[in-house]
Amino acid sequence: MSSKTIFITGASAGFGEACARMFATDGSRLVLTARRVDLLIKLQEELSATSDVHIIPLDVRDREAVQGAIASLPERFREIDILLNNAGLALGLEPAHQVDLDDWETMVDTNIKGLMYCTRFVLPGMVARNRGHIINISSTAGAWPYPGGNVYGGTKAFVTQFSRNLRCDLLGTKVRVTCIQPGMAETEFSKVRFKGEDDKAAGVYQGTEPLMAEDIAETVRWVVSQPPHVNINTLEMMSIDQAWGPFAINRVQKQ
Ligand code: NDP
Ligand code: 8X3
Repeated sequence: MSSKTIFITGASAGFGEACARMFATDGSRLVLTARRVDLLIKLQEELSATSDVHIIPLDVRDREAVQGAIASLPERFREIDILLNNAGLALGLEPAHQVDLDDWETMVDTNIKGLMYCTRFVLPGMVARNRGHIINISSTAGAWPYPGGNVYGGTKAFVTQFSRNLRCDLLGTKVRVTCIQPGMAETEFSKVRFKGEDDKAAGVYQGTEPLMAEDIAETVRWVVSQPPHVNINTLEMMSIDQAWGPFAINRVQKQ
């Protein structure tokens, strides 16, 4: 992998952090963004030994902030080679008729609109240079339904289809687009979903060997290492301890 400029959203934890560490091993220039700037500073201090790291406190839901962050990148970080659209979250697991509507809006604003903003503001430079790679983190939840997945799964279905549609728009350029759909992975994801109920979050992974953030980072490494004429479109991955379930059937008990 040659040295490149990588822009990562959600680099303060989980997949984004693991990808930052992975890219730092080859001396890439890293733009690391998230809301928790203290965590970004720590990561910057750690990775600066091998990489040139620029951090930006950024909430991807803020369209103007995203535009400003990309427009005001220091010169040496300006030509983004890889955009890792990773920032995202699930909130709650309640059935649709009981959810907090604010949670739905937060997921739409982050997982859909945030990803849209980053893509839209980075893409013109990639097209002008006729090179680049957009990697979107979707989820198995965007391909397969489960109870309580309602809007979270819907946002990830958007990410998957948006990725495919980007490929159509970019045909004729050398800009690549990849959508990665991981299943259950142990990160801060469930702590966020269950809003600090850490026992409930831990229960998600109990007795299993889930995917870890490093597994996703290794997959990203493989995806970006393909020869420039190869585009990995969509890649679904799961822990060996996860698979699909049968259709659920509601049976009325005979009296
Ligand atoms: P984590 O909760 O560990 O990390 C999420 C990251 O997203 C954090 O760095 C967080 O940073 C950032 N983030 C959240 N909201 C915003 C925001 N509004 N603006 C900027 N950054 C934000 O979860 P994962 O690493 O597991 O999740 C990464 C992606 O992978 C998400 O899109 C998730 O939906 C997806 N995914 C996760 C799976 C899993 O089982 N873990 C499986 C499949 C997909 P901060 O809070 O500092 O802003
Ligand atoms: C995260 C995986 O199954 O919790 O996207 O929705 S799942």
